Amino acid sequence: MIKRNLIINGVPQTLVVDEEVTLANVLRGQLHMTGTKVGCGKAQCGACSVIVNGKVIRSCVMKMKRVADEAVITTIEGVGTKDNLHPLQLAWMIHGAAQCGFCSPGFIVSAKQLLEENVNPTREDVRDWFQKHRNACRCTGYIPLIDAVMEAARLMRGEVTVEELWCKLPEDGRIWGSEYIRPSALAKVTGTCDFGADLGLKMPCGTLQLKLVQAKVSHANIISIDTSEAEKMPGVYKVITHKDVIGKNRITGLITFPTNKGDGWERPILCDKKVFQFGDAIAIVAADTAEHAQAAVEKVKVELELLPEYMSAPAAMADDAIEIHPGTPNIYFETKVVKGEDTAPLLEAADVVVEDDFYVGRQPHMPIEPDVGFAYFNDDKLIIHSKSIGIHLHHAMIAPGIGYDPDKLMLVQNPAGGTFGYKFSPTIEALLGVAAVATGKPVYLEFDYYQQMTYTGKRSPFFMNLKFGATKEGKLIAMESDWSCDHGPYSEFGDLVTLRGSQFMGAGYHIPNIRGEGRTVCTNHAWGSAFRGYGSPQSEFASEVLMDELAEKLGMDPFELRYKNVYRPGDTTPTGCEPDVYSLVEMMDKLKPAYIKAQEWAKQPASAENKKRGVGMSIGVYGSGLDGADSAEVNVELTAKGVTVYTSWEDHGQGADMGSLATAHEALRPLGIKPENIKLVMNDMQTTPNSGPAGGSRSQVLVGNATRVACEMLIKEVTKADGTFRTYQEMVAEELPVFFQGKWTAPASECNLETGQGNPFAVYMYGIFLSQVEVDITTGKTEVVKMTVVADPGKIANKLVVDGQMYGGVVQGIGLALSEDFEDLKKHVDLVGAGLPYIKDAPDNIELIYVETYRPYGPFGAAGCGELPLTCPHGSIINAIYNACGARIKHLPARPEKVLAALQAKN
Ligand code: MCN
Ligand code: FES
Ligand code: FES
Repeated sequence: MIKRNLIINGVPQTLVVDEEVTLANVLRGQLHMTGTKVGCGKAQCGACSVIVNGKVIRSCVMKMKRVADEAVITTIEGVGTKDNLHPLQLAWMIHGAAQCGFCSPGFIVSAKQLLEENVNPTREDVRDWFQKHRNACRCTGYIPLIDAVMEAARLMRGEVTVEELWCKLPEDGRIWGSEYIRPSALAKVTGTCDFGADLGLKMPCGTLQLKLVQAKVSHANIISIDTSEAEKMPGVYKVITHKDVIGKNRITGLITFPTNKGDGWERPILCDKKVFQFGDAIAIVAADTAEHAQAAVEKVKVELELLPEYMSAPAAMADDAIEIHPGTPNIYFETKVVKGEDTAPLLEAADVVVEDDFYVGRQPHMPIEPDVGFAYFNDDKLIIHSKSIGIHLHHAMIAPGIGYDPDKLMLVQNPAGGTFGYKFSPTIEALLGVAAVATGKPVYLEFDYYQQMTYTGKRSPFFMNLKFGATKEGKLIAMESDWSCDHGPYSEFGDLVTLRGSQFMGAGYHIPNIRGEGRTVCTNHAWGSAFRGYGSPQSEFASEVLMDELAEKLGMDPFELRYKNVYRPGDTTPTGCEPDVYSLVEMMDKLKPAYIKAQEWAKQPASAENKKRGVGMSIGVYGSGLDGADSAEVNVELTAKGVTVYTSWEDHGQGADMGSLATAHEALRPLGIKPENIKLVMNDMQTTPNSGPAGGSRSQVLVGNATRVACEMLIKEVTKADGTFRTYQEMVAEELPVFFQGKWTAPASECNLETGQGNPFAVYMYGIFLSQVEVDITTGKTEVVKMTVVADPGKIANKLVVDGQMYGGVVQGIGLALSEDFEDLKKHVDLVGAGLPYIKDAPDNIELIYVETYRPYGPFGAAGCGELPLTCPHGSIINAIYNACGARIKHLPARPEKVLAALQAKN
């Protein structure tokens, strides 16, 4: 132990610390200054940034022995407070720069030092600074962050006032469609928003700290698990294995379709008979401290019989492959598309035919906050807190496995530092439940970033073959498709994501005749969990790159080819139904000037001699909702102060708070209630009804409609005969109800699995992506210089939120196109290794153009928007690479060596 005199946020403090412990641990663990966050824990994300003696440092790797005595330290708590915000904190709110907000304290602290050194930076200075200090954000695409720093600098220089910047509402105070600041922004920018690990630190003494024993192989039979030595380790309370689980020890995948050959009960909570993938949980050590638990983890002995590892769909489909789940074939689900006439003779007779193979891989989600949660008992109720984006859904998936009375099991969502869909699947919840039941104590579990990467699900890779037939004028007449979805070892939602191939290959275009077949394959690589776009980024990548190949064969401009084929009134989607609106033609018209400009840009010399410029485009379409008659419930209550909204619109960071507030405020406008008098109670099964999961970009439409319905019920009830409204006091005096349960069900029908035909989504969102790239032909490295996105998310509920969704999503598309992967279990296990885009990998030039087509089934005309920006931006980048240098990449990501190899093959 060492003694340190430190000046923290201006306050001199004397601390006794372990010299080997990090500054982040001392700030958070000893001082409970939880504004400083820990993401990667290995100097790759900057979430833990603090200023020490005038330098920005990453406190997660700064050991206390390196922190000098008398060091002057500034953390987010010292930058500004709720009542005395720093210009950076203000600007962060005004620019919607805090989405999940987990990175915000680190960025703001880092930027504070930048502005202290240079109060007049250029945008490039800001980018260089964040790059140098490794400040990473997964939500915002970085542009709003740069905007915020530039704004803060202007504020500090006195060139603008807060009043000038603050969101201006129309005279009637309407917030729908405005840039109203999301309710959670203030806590996020001041570091007072408690995420899971912050709440965990504040749990009562005696809370057991959990650590996992995980599989280090991908496929094996378990011969024995010996915990005897681990049990004897200091501080250990219990080592929990499958034998301690009183329930079924399985997470049920809630099989969606009856033709699925699996039963959905194959995912163990704690492995019993087999290991199915690297990272599987075999045992949990519960101890008094995390260090003691981790030390005991190393002492658990697991004897295994190794089995062949099937690390991709083709490997698991081979004739000699054994069944990964004995009794269930590795190909456990098949689906077909049958639209229009038989395609074989049509393709035979077509003027032009193109065909190619495509692969979109195991993109990792890489939220900056790793998975975390805790569980405790409230009398006989078991309460589990986590990052769940589907609290009611996960309740149904984990209750039988834990073996706890479902009526007494409650899930709560903590503020989440981004999920991007990985939390559509249960991760930590069942482990926490099992540990709490086995020990009878409150328990806490946080993943380190390695566990985040190796335990949680990933995007499901699609191996695709696609064929188009067209007339010589460029009208599509037929499509044939074949795809295999590698879903890893666990089936949950594997059938559904496979169905997305039927629904979205060729989406956006009227293709009268389609034949296709897709299958879900069980493998031993990472299990497939939802990832933003869910099957559309795979499916549309194939059709959007093949559209460019078709244009080339026809000798036609890719824009013109698309323009000819996009949905027009009367046209149908690949599932044979009419889309909700026909806005793609208008959207293409809006894009045209940017397209022409981009082509002129491409003709100019590139920024260096060894670089070539190119332009590419793609179309992205996705549904807002889950298939068929998806529904949501929201409750509202009239109170003495206004209205309380009870909703389970889970927040990944996308802005569920803002969506709920804007929708309720809009619905309640007749009553003239101010936004500050609408109280949100969110995401706690004890008080909030089943609004469904925050996946499939469904919430604004589904939960928004349920909110609207509940508010309309309230308005109806308070309306007097003369059209005026009763007050709360009058309602109570008249003994009238003040609590209303709203429900909305989408008018849609599921697809037939034999034909892929149906009307699965009542509302769609549409996007067009235009990328301008420079490819270095000596290294194969691609730089995206500019992107233009035309988006139709319907009527916009909140402009800041939607802009932020767009920027963030397309930068994830840049990652998907160029760098991100989770294939190599040694290399792709941290942010850098797995290819996370940092600020200099993203362009500072993303132009957003909106076409807000009113949606008949959206609340106040809104569609969704969360997944739209990741439907197919990568397709436009890949098409632009080909346009630049002739390298056609069909297997993502287009890392430099792959582009170089394609160039060499061409030459
Ligand atoms: N919105 C709006 N106007 C519209 C449509 C939507 O203002 N016309 C707003 C909504 O109020 C909401 C946001 O945009 O705040 C997204 O709405 P919606 O498309 O309905 O999606 P959900 O709320 O259901 O959010 C889920 C969606 C998905 S599926 C993933 S994955 C995702 C995403 O949103 N993960 C995210 N966006 C994310 N953003 C962040 N920062 N972090 C994630 O993990
Ligand atoms: Fe410290 Fe990521 S850099 S937590
Ligand atoms: Fe930056 Fe979520 S706002 S990681």
